[in-house]
Amino acid sequence: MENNVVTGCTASHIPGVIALYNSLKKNTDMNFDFHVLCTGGRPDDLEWSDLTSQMSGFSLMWDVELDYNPGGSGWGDGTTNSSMYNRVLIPNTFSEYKRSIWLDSDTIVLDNISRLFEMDMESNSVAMSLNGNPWNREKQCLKRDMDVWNYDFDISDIDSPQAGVMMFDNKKWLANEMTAKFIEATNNQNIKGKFVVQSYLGYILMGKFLKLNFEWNVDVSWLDMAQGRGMLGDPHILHYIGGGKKLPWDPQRNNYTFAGKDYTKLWEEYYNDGEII
Ligand SMILES: [Mn+2]
Repeated sequence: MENNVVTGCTASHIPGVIALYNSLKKNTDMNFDFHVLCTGGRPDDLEWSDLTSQMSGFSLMWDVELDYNPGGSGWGDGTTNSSMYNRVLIPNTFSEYKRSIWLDSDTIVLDNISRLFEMDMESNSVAMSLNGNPWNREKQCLKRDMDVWNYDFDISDIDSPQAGVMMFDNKKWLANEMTAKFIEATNNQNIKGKFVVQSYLGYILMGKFLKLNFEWNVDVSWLDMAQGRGMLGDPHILHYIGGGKKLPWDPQRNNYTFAGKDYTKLWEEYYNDGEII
């Protein structure tokens, strides 16, 4: 295959990977390879068995991680999680592919994402949607992404990306040395990212990324509001944003009902398609 789709997880997010994979099988042409970057433990650990023994059609990879994975106040300061950051290494890890799409393990795909592989990326090394939602400009800007900003230039109107859905032009990313720039940014004492990987990506890109329409990365919490305002068409990718505090597969900790619609049910349909357990 010329292109691939990549997700990643710790063992706690394996159900997310299963639902995501089932949604890809159902709604896309599967004209790409599929890889999972696994963080923590080893392939023969029991906790990974749902992925290692019961599913086929994709490849698992361990030990793809950066040396330094800083926390940020937006995710509970001090929390470091290398599985947040390893998406930055996708072009290095998969340099044989022309393009790689990263999807968070808390997303499900509702449309044929192979369309993205045909998209003109112009001179950009990466494509992402804007952060926040379609109607709140402040949430789309880099200033909100920074806990510390010790430079005197204004970033209050610089576009900030949402890192849950990314498409890399792998060659261009490597030629522009973006991974090295990213590592430098995480060690730069003059800044501190609030929303971990996404904030440092915003800093190294400074607004220079191909902006995907919001339909490619729809937070279920604002979907209905955006459509109510006439600012959103049918979602291509749904994103169950909520981190470890809200998980669609944990009945104690999910609350994805918005505008009277239970988005957990939709997620469960995709999860159960795999008939795991
Ligand atoms: Mn996410």
